[in-house]
Amino acid sequence: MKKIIITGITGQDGSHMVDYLLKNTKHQIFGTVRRLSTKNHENIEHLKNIDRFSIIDMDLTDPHSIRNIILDIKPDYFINFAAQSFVAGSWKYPIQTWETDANAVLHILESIRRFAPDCRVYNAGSSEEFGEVICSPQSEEHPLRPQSPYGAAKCAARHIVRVYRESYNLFALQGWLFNHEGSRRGKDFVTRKISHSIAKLKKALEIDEVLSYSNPKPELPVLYLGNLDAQRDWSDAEDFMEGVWLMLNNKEPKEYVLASGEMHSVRSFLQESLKCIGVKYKISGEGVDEVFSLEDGRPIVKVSKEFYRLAEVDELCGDPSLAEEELNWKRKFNFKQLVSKMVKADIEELKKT
Ligand code: NAP
Ligand code: G4F
Repeated sequence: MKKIIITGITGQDGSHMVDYLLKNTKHQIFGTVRRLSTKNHENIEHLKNIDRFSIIDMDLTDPHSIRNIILDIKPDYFINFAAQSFVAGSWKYPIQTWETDANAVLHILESIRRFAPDCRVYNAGSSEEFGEVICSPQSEEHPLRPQSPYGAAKCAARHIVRVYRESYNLFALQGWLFNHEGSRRGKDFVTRKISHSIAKLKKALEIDEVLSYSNPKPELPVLYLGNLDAQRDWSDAEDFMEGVWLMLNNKEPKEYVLASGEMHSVRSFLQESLKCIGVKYKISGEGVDEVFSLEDGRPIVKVSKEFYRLAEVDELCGDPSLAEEELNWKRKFNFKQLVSKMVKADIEELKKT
């Protein structure tokens, strides 16, 4: 039985990766968590009492904790999904972002080289590394031109992964994953923020119908968003786990882009979500004054400067053709299916509360 360490299992990708590997392999899985004042184990609640899965403690900002788990377990695979992953937050916490997304990767590589040199290592790379792009779509050949402290930290990690791969002959790599989403996405990220708010709006409208004679009509929850024209290449997170596992089991440690190859705006994600609950609305104003309202005039979406970025990446659109050809990697969900899946999951979640 091989041993796999996955970091960041309370997050979206780490939790999906545990599910994927429990289903598709017979290996023993160790998932890392760090101590928080309030436990946030919602994404791994379903994994309790599974023999092949255990939870261990590790904080990326403590090199000893990284070293200890590698020394104790001597893993065959190390999948590093833990990170300060919120791009907007990386301007607020640049040092913490650098510690977790760049320096910690070096600590991981140092311990792997010393205590488990045959271990295959995956570090989570990002389309944010391409940043201010010079051509579209972006393939593995596109230069690194990050626009945020987060993107710069991921680039630093990419360089040190390559240096360790070449200097010490480690099987270490960092794929470029474009945005991938789902019902386990944190609620600060724009897709989940939208799907969750639209589910709340649906619930509010159901109550509204019961109170249809009340005058004036009650206010509805308003969703505040930033730049509605920002575009991203969005995919389903579960589709990407197989791609990562295929990269890790390739004959050589080669790095691939995983993406959909399509760009959609935040506005289209919002409109597609509104379509899922069948609500009729009108749009007025432009830019920061843009408002989505119901036909009776009650606002449901407004724009706020608070959610604009200090620098935006305008045209991230990935070219997944190399991964499709060489790894035979395929996506199952398209954009519309992803939106519908997320809104439905949030509606179901709200029914429980
Ligand atoms: P996520 O949901 O934000 O999860 C991040 C995980 O990292 C959480 O489990 C978090 O634990 C953990 N973590 C943060 N700081 C830590 C620390 N100091 N020590 C130990 N653990 C720490 O992120 P995700 O969407 O799953 O992304 C996974 C990885 O892929 C990240 O490296 C991200 O940068 C990268 N990535 C994501 C995307 C995407 O679209 N999702 C695209 C490209 C790259 P807590 O719960 O304790 O905070
Ligand atoms: O959902 P986001 O915060 O994701 P972002 O910045 O693309 O980062 C995610 O994907 C990266 C891959 O490229 C990962 F590396 C990273 O870890 C993370 O998973 O923002 C998406 C877009 C941005 O252009 C932002 O300006 O949505 C725009 N946006 C508009 N209104 C908003 C909002 N973003 C957030 N978070 N909140 C808003 O209200």
